[in-house]
Amino acid sequence: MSENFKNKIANIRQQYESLLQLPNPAELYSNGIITRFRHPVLTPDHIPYFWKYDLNEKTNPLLLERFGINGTFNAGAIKYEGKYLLMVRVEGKDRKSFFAVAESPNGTDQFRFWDYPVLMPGTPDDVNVYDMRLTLHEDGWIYGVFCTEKRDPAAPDTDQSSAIAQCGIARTKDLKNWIRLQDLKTNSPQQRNVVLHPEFVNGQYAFYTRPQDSFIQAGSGGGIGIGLTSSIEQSYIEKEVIIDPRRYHTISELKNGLGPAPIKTPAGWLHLAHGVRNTAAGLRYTLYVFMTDLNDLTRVIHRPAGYLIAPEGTEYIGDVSNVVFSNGWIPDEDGRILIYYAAADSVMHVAETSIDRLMDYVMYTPEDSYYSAGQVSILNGIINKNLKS
Ligand code: M1P
Repeated sequence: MSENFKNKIANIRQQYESLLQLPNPAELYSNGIITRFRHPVLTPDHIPYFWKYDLNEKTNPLLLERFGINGTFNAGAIKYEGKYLLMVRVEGKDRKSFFAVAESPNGTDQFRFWDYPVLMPGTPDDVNVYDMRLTLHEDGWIYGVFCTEKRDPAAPDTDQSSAIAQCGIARTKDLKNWIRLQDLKTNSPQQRNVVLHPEFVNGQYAFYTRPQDSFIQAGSGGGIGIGLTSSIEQSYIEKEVIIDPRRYHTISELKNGLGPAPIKTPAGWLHLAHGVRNTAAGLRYTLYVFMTDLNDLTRVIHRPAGYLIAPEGTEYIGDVSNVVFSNGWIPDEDGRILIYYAAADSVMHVAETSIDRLMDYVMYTPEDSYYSAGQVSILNGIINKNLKS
């Protein structure tokens, strides 16, 4: 190999390594609930250079990128053997997504991709796979539940956009070797944002669903649902119960979907979800939190008004502006919770909170009265208390 070529590779490697060592300090401002961090934890620049380049001078004398990456976003998350792992949706410049694991020693920086992406056993129908939720289930397996997408076979040739989304299921013990199970069957035409609950419910597996009429529109789907299946290998949900419906003039009036698997707390199951509303500038995705009853998963017991996280500053910049999306969080042993959220369908960020803060937020933040006058009356209650004390 020529000296010149060697130097060029050394340069690329050095840029990549310095990015991975870039410290990511917590922002000074916090609203008391979450603290953001200065930099995204993953961007396309975090993709190993040996994925992008052919490093052989004979076959790539000009050292051109041979495999382009467009985005690193919508990551599932899990703490595994003391490391913080993100199951990242990596999207090529060819628009196909695949999964790859990035690992960090502390959860907030130094995320490094494993040498190879996940080799997920496919079905002939999978044109695209994305947005994996990871669940360590009490049956001992780690499950990856994700969206599978194919072209709508009923669409005419003139329509090359209509698609069908369904839920793929795979399981593993080490996040490297995956066993693909049968896709989830429900009575809904399409599904996205499906999440496996970590515990058995009446001896059955419980899935949170998001029934939808078509690829984009939830339509008669109604909201976030839950359903049971006795078999995980041949999963079939006969009946979905909507637990968190869409509602007029809220952050989730158009659609919503569950994020990661819920976290069990002494007061209830803590959920993170995304809500979508329409604006003149297109769809706006924000993240919100709610809590369900420990013994009745269909019963929402706390739902603070509005969103917890909405895009800010550079988070608006990317392929799909005005979108934050989360399908991964990690509760640490010391009570810290790391919320991994994607911005603009392009990069991954992290925000820190704790179990105490989130429980306080979800239980004591006023709920939505669903009317302007009702909200003013809630606000006046807070002001009165402050000014009179
Ligand atoms: O573009 C925003 C998100 O849109 C979809 O989410 P939902 O099904 O709730 O509309 C998904 O395609 C998701 O990947 C994407 O981030």
